[in-house]
Amino acid sequence: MDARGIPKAELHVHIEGTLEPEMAFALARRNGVTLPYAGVEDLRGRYAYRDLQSFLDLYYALMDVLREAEDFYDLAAAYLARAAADGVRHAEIFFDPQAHLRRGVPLEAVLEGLEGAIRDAEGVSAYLIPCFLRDLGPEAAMETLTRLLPHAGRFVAVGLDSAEVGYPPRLFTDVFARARAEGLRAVAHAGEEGPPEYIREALDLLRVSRIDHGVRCLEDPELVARLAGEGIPLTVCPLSNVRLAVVPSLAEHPLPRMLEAGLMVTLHSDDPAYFGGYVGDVYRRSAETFGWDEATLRRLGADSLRASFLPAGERDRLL
Ligand code: ES4
Ligand code: ZN
Repeated sequence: MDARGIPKAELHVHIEGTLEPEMAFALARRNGVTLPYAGVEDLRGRYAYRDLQSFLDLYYALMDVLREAEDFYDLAAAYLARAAADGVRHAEIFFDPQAHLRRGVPLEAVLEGLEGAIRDAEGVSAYLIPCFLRDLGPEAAMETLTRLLPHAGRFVAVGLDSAEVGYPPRLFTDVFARARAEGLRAVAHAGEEGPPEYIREALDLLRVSRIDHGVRCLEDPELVARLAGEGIPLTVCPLSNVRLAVVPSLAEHPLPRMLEAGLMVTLHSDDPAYFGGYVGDVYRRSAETFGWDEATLRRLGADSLRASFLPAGERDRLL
């Protein structure tokens, strides 16, 4: 079955995680950056991770080739073309402002490049969601929010990502309260490597509209009942979970159990250049592995559009 024809929203993709090795080398050359890898093959050979941190080390190192607005434009333009070909009608794209600011890349260059690509993309709309790097702590997040807020109209929400364990959502309560007071929605990575308690904190303290990943909610039946009852979307990324050893294999992924429990699950790619597939691949491989029919994929696609931040009128046109 070809899942690419199914209308869908990509709600969990980090734009820096769409940096393919070929583009990394092309941008390195353009910007005079020397990469510590022999070539594309050598780099791809390093895409074997033990856990989230070992992936993040490579992800933060390789994004050093992104320097100019034009680089962010090329990155996002390539991603959006690929997404549109996969049936993505709308994308809500994460980016990591702190990972660029700390390298001396101005926020304005990042935004100008990403927004230019969104403006020029055909067949797909997109919103931007800046994420705080939780392992840099709440003070750094608050400083970053201060720099973001003059541009608040250019984002739909704020997010929380990077190394999870040891950096619980409760640390960011004030940061998220301030962002929400400025009219931004909120999402947070929780329950990827971290415990179910982090999912509760994201809901109760950060007041998020969606949970990114959330797979570990299954360890807490009361939490599952709440998430299902309230219809809180969980943006699940099965290929990511396998590559980062959150689950042992795709066949053992808890997606079928999550659906059976009545959870509002949506399917996404996370960092497609690093985890072996874009959202079309995620749908196709999940359907093959779990024996899903086209109706199931269509429901997942429709749910992803319902879980988006699109205004109801626009969303309903895509459903
Ligand atoms: C990420 Cl897979 C994942 N988890 C947490 N933070 C991230 N940033 C980019 N990819
Ligand atoms: Zn993610």
